[in-house]
Amino acid sequence: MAKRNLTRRQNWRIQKIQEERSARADRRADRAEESLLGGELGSEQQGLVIAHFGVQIDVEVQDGPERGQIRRCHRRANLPALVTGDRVVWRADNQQSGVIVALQPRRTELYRPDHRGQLKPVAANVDRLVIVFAPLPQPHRNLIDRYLVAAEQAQLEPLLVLNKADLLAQPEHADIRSWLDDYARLGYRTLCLSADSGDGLDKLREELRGHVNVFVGQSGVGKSSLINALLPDADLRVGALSEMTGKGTHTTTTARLFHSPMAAT
Ligand SMILES: Nc1nc2c(ncn2[C@@H]2O[C@H](COP(=O)(O)OP(=O)(O)OP(=O)(O)O)[C@@H](O)[C@H]2O)c(=O)[nH]1
Ligand SMILES: [Mg+2]
Repeated sequence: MAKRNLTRRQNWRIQKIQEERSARADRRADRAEESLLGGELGSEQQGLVIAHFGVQIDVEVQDGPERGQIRRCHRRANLPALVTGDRVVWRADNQQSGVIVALQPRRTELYRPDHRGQLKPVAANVDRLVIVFAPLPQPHRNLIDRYLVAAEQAQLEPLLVLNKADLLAQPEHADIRSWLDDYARLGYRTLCLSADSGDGLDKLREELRGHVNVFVGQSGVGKSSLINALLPDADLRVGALSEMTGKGTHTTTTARLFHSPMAAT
């Protein structure tokens, strides 16, 4: 099809009409939502996105008498996609749920490519990327390096964690320990530990304190096991490695935000 040459004025008009249309659609969506909820929305409040399940988003109340409670919300159609860690403004309805009406600016954003290779945000306002690997499933240096690049790009401090240290005693896994030493020599923070035996967990707890941390790594390296070991109330599902392939089975499929308990004094 031949490309039409539009004047600047024509382009301006087209853009203006599109903006008006989109504003009208947003107003319509808001009106539909208000009428659905009987127009009885509470006042605007601060919230923190804790988890995301399709269109439903769990928001932790940040102030008032319900502070710390979780409200299941949906979001206004004109908002961008929200991710775990987002700070939002929300309004309660009269059914223990609510509507997210605004997104606060993000301090940091962590992205990952979707199945079409397009970058999608996965977490916001995080400051530490905990990159977990293990002797099993077989680790890949290029994957660890990609996480390091992602950390650098998002300006998050990386922490490299070698989990399942109990397996290093087996001769076929012994050399993985030297990977961690290589990264330490490059100046990265590193930890060698075991969610199973509990060895090294205190050091991890110390490293995490005072930061908003996100755990990443291949399926089956023990991210959920580590979080369960640190926060017994988290009660996350742990999946065995596949007997056929020795790989993880993608047990955890959503990002969730947990608060660490304050240091005991
Ligand atoms: N030997 C040993 N096994 C461990 C350790 N930590 C976790 N595992 C085992 O590793 C397997 C996978 O653990 P998960 O915690 O489900 O791993 P994950 O990283 O959350 O996996 P996805 O949710 O699939 O991404 C389970 O069989 C755990 O019991 C450890 O320190 N030592
Ligand atoms: Mg998991």
